[in-house]
Amino acid sequence: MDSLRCLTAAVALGLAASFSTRAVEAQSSSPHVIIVKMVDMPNAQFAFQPAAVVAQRGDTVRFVQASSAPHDVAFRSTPKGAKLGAASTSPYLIAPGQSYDLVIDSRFPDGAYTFVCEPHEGMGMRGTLTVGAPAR
Ligand SMILES: [Cu+2]
Repeated sequence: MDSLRCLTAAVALGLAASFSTRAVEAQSSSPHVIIVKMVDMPNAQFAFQPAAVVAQRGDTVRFVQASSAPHDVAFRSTPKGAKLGAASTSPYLIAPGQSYDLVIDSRFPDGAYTFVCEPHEGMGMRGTLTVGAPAR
C-alpha cells in the first residue's frame, strides 16, 4: 500500500514538473516587443506612433525617440489594481534612437491605460495602452 502511494506521488510530481516546464516554454516563446515611436508631425506637433497599443502580459512596449524634441511617457489613467511605481513616468528621451522599455508585467493588470508626453500633452501627444486580449 505504501509503495503504491509512493508511486502515485512520484507520477503526480512528474506530471507537475512537465506541466510547469511547458508553461515556461510557452511564456518565453510568446512575448513581443512593440515599438512606439515618438515623432515630429508636419504641423510642428508631436505624436506617439502608433498612438494605440495592445499588449499581452510579458510583452515589452519600447518607446523610441525619433523626434527633434525631448519626450517622456507619463501614465494618466490606469485600471484598478495597477501598481506602476517607477514606471508611471519615464525618464526623458533626448538622443535620436534612445529607447525606453516598458515591460508589461504583473504591475499591469488587464484593462485600459492612457499616457501622455508631459511637455506636449496640450499639443495632443497622448496614447492608449490596452493590456489583455485585442479589442474586436
Ligand atoms: Cu513630447
